[in-house]
Amino acid sequence: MASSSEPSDIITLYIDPLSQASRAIQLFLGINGIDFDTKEIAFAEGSKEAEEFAKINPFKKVPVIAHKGNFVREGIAILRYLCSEFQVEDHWYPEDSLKRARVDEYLEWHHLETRAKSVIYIFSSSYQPVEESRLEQCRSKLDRSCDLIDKVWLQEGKYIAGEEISIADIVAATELEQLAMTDYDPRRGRPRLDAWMLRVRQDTNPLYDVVHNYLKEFCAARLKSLSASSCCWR
Ligand SMILES: N[C@@H](CCC(=O)N[C@@H](CS)C(=O)NCC(=O)O)C(=O)O
Repeated sequence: MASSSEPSDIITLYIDPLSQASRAIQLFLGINGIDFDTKEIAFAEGSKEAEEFAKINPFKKVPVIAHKGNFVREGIAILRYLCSEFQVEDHWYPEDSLKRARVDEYLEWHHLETRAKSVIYIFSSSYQPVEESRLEQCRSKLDRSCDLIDKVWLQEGKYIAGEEISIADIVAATELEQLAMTDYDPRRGRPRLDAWMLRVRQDTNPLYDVVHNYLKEFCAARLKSLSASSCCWR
């Protein structure tokens, strides 16, 4: 029998409810029936909690998981860890080298494309608004990444890495959902991307909607307060 001082087999997931990278892990854990506890981190500058968290992740970023006395940082590394540590269905991160390489191809591409371009657009349009010409440059880079998902990644299969859903789809879809914070709809004018996002949502619902609920409520409340003060939300 395990003594209470032994490291826990139950995962603790450190998140921020507005974090897309956190949402990918919440969704993956949930749909695979892996037990976990959630710990929200308040990142307010100088908060005691943020300082404590810096000991867990010196980069001060979520998601992080604690499992069996160890911490794993970086969302994509966490997903790969979960796929090897738990018996999840093979399609999430296939054993077959070539199929796995197809998933990894997207995951490597993701950092500097979908992720970087959407984060920069979100910051440039809302958190630290920039002038219109600069914003236009950010939008056109984001356009290019979304076009490549539509025309290249989704060219051959129903999902990013082929005919079955994988962690690449979870990572990509949760990232694109974050654009709800802006006026940019990645689905518009991109039929394949549109159908794929719906497919990922349908495959993983009702959890997909549950994990995106906070984001949707946050965006709705923000829109309401901005229209009340006659501001426009970019
Ligand atoms: N490369 C990291 C990036 C994680 C990341 O950017 N996390 C954001 C939320 S999505 C964060 O923790 N931000 C807190 C901050 O910068 O203060 C990963 O993929 O896990």
